[in-house]
Amino acid sequence: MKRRCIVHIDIDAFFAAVEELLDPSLKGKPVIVGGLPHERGVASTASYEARRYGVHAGMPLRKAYQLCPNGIFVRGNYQIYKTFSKKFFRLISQYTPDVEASLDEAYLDLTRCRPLYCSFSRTAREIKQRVEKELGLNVSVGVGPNKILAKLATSQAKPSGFFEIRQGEEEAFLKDLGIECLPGIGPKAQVILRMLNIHKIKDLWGLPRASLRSFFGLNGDELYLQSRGIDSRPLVVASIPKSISRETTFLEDLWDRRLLLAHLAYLCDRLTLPLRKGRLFAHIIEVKVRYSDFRTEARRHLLLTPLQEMEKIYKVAQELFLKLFSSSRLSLRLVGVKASDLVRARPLSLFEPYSERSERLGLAVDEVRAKYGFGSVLTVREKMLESLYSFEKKRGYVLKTASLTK
Ligand code: TTP
Ligand code: MG
Repeated sequence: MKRRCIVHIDIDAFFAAVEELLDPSLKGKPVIVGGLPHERGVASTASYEARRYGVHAGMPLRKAYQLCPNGIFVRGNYQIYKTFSKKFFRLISQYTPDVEASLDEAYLDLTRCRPLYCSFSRTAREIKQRVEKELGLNVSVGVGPNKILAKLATSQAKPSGFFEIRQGEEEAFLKDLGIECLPGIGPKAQVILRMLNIHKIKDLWGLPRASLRSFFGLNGDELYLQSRGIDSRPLVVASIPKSISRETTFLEDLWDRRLLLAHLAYLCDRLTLPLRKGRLFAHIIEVKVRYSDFRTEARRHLLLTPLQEMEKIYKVAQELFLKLFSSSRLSLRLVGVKASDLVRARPLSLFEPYSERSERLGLAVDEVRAKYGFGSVLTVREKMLESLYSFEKKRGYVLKTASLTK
C-alpha cells in the first residue's frame, strides 16, 4: 500500500487566541477563558503565558486564580469561536475533500490529491501559512503517514511550529516519547505501566502483544499498534445525507395551478439552501402530491448532470408536477419536492461549457438573505404566496406543516 500523507493541524490556545484577536491589548498576557475567578466552573483555555503559571484547561477557576492572580479572566463567547471554526474548516477544505475536523483541529488526507501537489511538505506549510494569515490565529501542524503519527507530530510542533515525520524516521521519532503521549494511555494505564518500569514508547516495544492484551483487554491490541506508529484508520469525513426534502400540506385543498406552482417554487427555494450549504448536487429530483382523496403519487427524474441551482431544479420539478396534476381532476392537499442521490462535487459535463455562474449567484443570494432575511430575495412566483401566509423576515413564509424545518 502506498504511503499516505496525513496533515494534522491544531489551533494554538484556541479560545484565548480569539480573545486576543478581538482585544489586542490582551496579547502577551496570561489569558484564561471559561469564567471569572470567583465563579464556579473550570478554565476551558489558558494562553501559553498563563500555562507558565501552571494553569491548564479543565482546572477549577479558583485554583487558576490562586496560581495566576494577575491573569486576565474572560467568560468567553462560544458563538464567536464557532464562527472562527467554520472559517477554518472552509479554508482547509480547499486543499482536499478528505477532511475530518472538530472545533479547532483537523486531519487532512492529501493522498488522493497527489497529482495536484508537487510536494506534500510544501503544501502542508502553505496551509499553515494561509490559516495563520487569513484567520489571524497561530496553528501547529504535523505531517505523517497516518492519523496517530500526524497528531503526535503536531504535539511536537506546539506552539506554532511545523513538524514532519518522513519515511524511515518513524522509529526514531517515537522511541523517546513518553508513554503519556499515546491517546490510548489514560492515567490508570500509566500507573500500571510505570510499575512495570515502562516510561517511554520504546519500553513498550519489549512487551509482547499477549501481555498488553492481558493488562488492557482489547485496548492492549490498540496500544501495541499505536506504540509502533501503525494506524490504518481512515478519516471520518462528514457524511452526505441520503436525501433532502421539503413538503407542505395546504391550509385548504388547492386547485389553482399558479398558486400550486408558487408553493412548488418556494419549496424548491428552501430545498436548495441545504444543498448549497453542503455543496451537494442532486442526481434525482422527485415531486410528490397528495390529492383531496388522500391518494399520494410521486414522479422522479434522473439527471445525468446533477443539479444544485434553484431555477434548474424548479424547472425539472415543474415538469414533473404538471404531469401529475394534469392527469388528475382532483384538487391537492399536499405538494413536496425531494432531492436524492446526492454527490459532493459536480462532474464536469462534456458537452456544456463549464460555468460557475449560477452557483455563485446562489451563494450571493444566500449572503444577501443572511444579512437582510429570507424575504429580501424572492421570485415573482414565490411572491404570490403573500396573500396566503404570514411572512417572517428571517424564516420567510410560514407554511402549515412543520416539515419545512426538518
Ligand atoms: P485544545 O486544542 O485541546 O487546546 P487549545 O487550543 O486551547 O491549546 P493547544 O491546542 O495550543 O494546546 O482545545 C481547543 C479548544 O477547546 C480550547 O481552546 C477550548 C476548548 N476546550 C474546552 O472547552 N475544554 C477543555 O477541557 C479543553 C481541553 C478544550
Ligand atoms: Mg488547539
